[in-house]
Amino acid sequence: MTRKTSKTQPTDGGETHQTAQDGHETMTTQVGMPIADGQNSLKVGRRGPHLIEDQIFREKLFHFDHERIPERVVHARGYGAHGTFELTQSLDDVTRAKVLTEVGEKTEVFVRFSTVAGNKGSADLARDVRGFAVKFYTKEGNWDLVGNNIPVFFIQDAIKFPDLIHAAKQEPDRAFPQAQTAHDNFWDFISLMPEAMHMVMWIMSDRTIPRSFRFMEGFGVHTFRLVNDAGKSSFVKFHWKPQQGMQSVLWDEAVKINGADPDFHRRDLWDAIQKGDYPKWDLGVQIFDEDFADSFDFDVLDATKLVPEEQVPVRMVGTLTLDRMVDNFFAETEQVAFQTGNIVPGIEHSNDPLLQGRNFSYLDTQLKRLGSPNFNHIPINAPRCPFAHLQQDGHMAMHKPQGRANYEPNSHGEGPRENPERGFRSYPAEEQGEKLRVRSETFADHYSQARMFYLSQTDTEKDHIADALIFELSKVEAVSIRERMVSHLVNIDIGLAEIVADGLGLNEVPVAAEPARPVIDTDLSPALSILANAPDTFSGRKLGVLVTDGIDAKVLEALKLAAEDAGATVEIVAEKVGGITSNRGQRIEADQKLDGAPSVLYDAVAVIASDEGATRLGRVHAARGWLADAHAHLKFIALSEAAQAEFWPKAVPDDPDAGVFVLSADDGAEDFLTACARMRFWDRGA
Ligand code: HDD
Repeated sequence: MTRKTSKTQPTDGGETHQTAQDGHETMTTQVGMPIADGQNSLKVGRRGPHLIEDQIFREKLFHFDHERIPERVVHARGYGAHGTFELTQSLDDVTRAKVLTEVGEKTEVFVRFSTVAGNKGSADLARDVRGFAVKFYTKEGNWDLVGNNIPVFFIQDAIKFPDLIHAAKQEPDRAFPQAQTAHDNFWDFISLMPEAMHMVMWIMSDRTIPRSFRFMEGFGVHTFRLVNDAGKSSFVKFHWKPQQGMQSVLWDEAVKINGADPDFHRRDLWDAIQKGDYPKWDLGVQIFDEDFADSFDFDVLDATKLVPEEQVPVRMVGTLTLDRMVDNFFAETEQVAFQTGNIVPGIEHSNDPLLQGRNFSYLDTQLKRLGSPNFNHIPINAPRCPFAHLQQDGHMAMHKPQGRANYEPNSHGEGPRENPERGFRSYPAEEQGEKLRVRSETFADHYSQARMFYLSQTDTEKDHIADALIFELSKVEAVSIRERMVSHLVNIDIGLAEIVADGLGLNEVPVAAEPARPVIDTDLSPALSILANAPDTFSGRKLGVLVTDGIDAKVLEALKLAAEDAGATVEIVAEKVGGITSNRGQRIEADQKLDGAPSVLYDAVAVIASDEGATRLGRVHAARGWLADAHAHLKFIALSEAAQAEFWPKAVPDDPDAGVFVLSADDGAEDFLTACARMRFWDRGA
């Protein structure tokens, strides 16, 4: 179906006439009847009642009334893009999956990023886990790696998932808060689930406020099984490492970005892909065999645990590139149906009880959401390789199977048959035991990896974790819940427990929660820190430049050139979106109006002002806030001389520090951009 709309022009009499002759297609009903007037419904006379016989009106409203489908019960808000996965290193030693063995092969992919707790219309910078779901359209069927930007999960058994999500989403009696865990129900449940403590450290860290989908890692979370041609089995953990580097925002920025641009992450991905700055992630694998798995202090089937990269290095095997936005959000991003059950020969599930439960839930939920067992007929879900099966009929069947035999075996010589050579064969893992409703005792250590994660962070990141816990628990009304939560922190790190207890105004640090297993001091894992692994480039980042009338355009030009060389995008911000006039009468257009583009939307900022302009900015509240926030958010700042002399003192009480650069037409821009690669001037916060 094409989407070009016919232009119509109202005439004096309120009627319209169609102008299909000016090159547009003729608008029709769903069944192809041409429409002469799409502006007015059919009435008795000019001012009379509507006629029910108006089939054009009824069809249009009928369809409109049914436009919405149920949003995803979790991960409702998401954004997707198309791309390719190119394998650079064969894994044929451990798997027979073609997608992981044919070097140079480019496999089409669709990726959907999401937040978990908020509804479809919630804001992008909620403090929340991000979904990172990848559908590989491989030669051997679709493989869905339905992961998150955090390598562990809250719970160990899928039977607890509905409780977790009920507790995290808005409370049922009041229907708030939206898209946040800062409320009683969440922390009540979590503090009664010691197994969640490792995940708590991750969600309270900067991982849950990423600067962009482009700047975050992804993880398959579970241990999966790989099986090679000889039938040998290995375990694997999947990782996505962003070539752009990791980066997060500060909490105060997140709060303000949600107001200024609730679509911040969507817009960022859209802008990057539209301008050809395609985000890339390397696929990494950690491979180990069952015997090696037995040597860990934890159980690899427990999704609340990770395998430290320092213990099993991540082997990079290919690159994912996102290079095309969807044509239509609903048709593709909304209707895409990911399933952990979608695996291909050579890649298998492990016995992780969370994964086993997911395999039921994802298939089941699509029937509710997409309304038919034929959801794989929708183009975004359909495999790109040939497929042949005898499943038939049902709501909205789009295939037109040929022939007489719709069963097998048959003697008509028709239809598909199994292929023992190419087909999926389950690894013959030996299983035995009683039928039990239990949790393995090997899952009982709930604190050691939480401690490892916390202690592996830089001091700044540790402060952020403490701040986040204090913020969230301060929103909890029941003191007993706050105390119970801090009693778990005592097992993770007493220093952290003391800071949080103090931040909450508790009289004393509560007694430690009784651990099911003694806490082990493990080696630290520096790979878990964002800041210790920060990128050394400003490429793909955004510089906001506030300008005024009367500036020397050469200063701006020099800055733009340096930013372009650094691979950054520049946005010009001015008091009026129409732009400014330079001292030589040159017109410079603005991309944004000042109060619609606060400095939280940028990674670094500059103010280029004339003498008069700088004085004026000092009197404008939005301008003072723009600079003051950039300073408070530890951004690198560049100023024209006048901006530094006249504007800075009006906006910022402190003297300019080493994170502030002065710009002239031939100096300052390059040094500023070099510094920007460090993202923030952390010394200012110290
Ligand atoms: Fe889930 C969606 C990731 C545990 C049940 N999940 C969903 C999406 C992602 C994840 C990224 C969005 C997919 C999309 O973009 O359409 N989920 C995870 C990860 C988990 C996890 C990494 C733990 C390792 N999920 C999990 C459990 C269950 C579910 C334990 C239930 C037993 N998840 C669902 C679901 C969703 C879903 C209800 C909602 C919409 C959908 O599946 O298609 O079935």
